[in-house]
Amino acid sequence: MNIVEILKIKGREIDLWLDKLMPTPDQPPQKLHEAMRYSVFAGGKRLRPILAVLAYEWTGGIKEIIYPPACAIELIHAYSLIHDDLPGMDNDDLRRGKPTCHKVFGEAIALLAGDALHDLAFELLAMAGKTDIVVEVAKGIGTSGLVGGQVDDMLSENIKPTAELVDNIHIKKTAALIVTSVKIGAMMGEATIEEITSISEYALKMGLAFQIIDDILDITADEQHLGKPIGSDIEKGKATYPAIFGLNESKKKAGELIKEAKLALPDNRDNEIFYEIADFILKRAY
Ligand code: GRG
Repeated sequence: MNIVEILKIKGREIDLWLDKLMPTPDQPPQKLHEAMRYSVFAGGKRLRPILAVLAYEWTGGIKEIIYPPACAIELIHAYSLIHDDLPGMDNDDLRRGKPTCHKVFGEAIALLAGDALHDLAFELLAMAGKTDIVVEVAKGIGTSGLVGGQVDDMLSENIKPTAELVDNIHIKKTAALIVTSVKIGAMMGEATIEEITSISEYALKMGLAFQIIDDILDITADEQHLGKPIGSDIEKGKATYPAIFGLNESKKKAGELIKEAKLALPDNRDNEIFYEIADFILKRAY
């Protein structure tokens, strides 16, 4: 089976769990539940929860207990996208080729759907019974992670970006949640400190490459593929890798990071699936 097929199967498994763990649209408040489900089931790749499950399995874990915390990460990802698309932030009309949550449900419901996804995520994390993973996620998405990166990103619009600034934004806004995903998977599997350190290093490098490739695709992809208008980063004056280094150099840097990511994993483990995911992410740029 190739990596695309493996990711599809793993993604479907995540979808089944998400469906089971989320409130149904017939439960009140229906509008809120509809909006939450609309965004969660809009066709994401499920990369982050898949990484959490794989990191757990990498440590030898075989139980289903990993799925609720892994799904919690996807709910957080969905919340961040809903809020990111709001008029007060990026003001986007399309996401994954579909109208954004606020375009369908209105701003207030979209805002609250994001909040409720965040809340449900922490309920699922807490129910896993390990305080350390709750703390880990809170840190990964707080002021020194996702939210902090989003603020830095907004404040850097239309100023001349430096490599240091872009790295800082990309690491916090994108890589931090990817690191958090593998970290909680490994922690759920009772990994050693050394294992957690090396898989986190893998995810950091791969997560940075992932965002660089996202920057590249904003220029090179076609609209149908990207699911939103191309060139929106340039239009918004965003701090991106291509804005500093140009397309070719950005692709080269992504390639170097993917190599470094793979090297971060220990020799005495079966890392094949993580190598394949890293290569798959790089291939999206070409
Ligand atoms: C509002 C707190 C808050 C944070 C927003 C997620 C985000 C931060 C901004 C969205 C824009 C952006 C470029 C985010 C970087 C992360 C990223 C590349 C998201 C898209 O992730 P994929 O490709 O999406 O995994 P799918 O659609 O597959 O789920």
